[in-house]
Amino acid sequence: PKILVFDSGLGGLSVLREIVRVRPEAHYVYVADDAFFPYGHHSEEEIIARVVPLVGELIARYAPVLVVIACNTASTLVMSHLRNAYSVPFVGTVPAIKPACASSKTRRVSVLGTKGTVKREYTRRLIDDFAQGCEVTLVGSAELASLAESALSGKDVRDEDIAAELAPCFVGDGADRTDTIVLACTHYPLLLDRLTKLAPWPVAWIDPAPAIARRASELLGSPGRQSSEAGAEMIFTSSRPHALNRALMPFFGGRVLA
Ligand code: DGN
Repeated sequence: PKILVFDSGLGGLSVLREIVRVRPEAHYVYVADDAFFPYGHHSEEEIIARVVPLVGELIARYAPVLVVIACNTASTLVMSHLRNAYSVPFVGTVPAIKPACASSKTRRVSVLGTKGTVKREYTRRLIDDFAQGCEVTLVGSAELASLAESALSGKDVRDEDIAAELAPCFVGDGADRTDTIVLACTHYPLLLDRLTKLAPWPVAWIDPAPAIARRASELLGSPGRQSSEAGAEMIFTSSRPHALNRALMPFFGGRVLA
């Protein structure tokens, strides 16, 4: 089976690597809409007008059995539009507020996402429905997704720049301080080592990728035979230096096909 995994850039690789771990027999087409990156800087209307027809073209071209929108900035807006327009099953990526609030001991949780994701009505509703008495701080980062892209492409990214984006997530002190942070942009798990190192105190980081992979696997049904094309194929909507593929190899155990 062919599975389409879509993001504005490389962040969706944090989701792809989990799905590949659970379902290694499948053939993945990973599409980075880098010509429109970062989605966090576009209006809601622009994102809907961009993503819905583009995903439609990709469905027509690749005939996937499942589409994973591995981007919070898009998923918090376009899932219902996509489901209305196309009959293939979709899995989205939205802020993991429910599990974060269920597990926080200090009842203080921060949601770190793009500026778009944190101001969405959808995110507000997740908080209303699932905060379970926790105080939830929304932190919209303008730069962290771009910093993750730079780091992944082998560029030097300064600790101070990452720390500055992270700082507003750490609220309170003593027994009341933030103990759980939702990684509400798929780019951020790619920086997890550095986020952990730069955090002013230890917290639990909630990455939705394992839950998304489980959901995708359920929708796929029981594993079939290993496809001869098993692995991942990378496609960019604008040309990128192919050297980038080298940086991405570890995500697929070295199997990048294109
Ligand atoms: N990776 C995307 C997300 O999860 O929201 C957004 C990155 C971006 O386009 N800024």
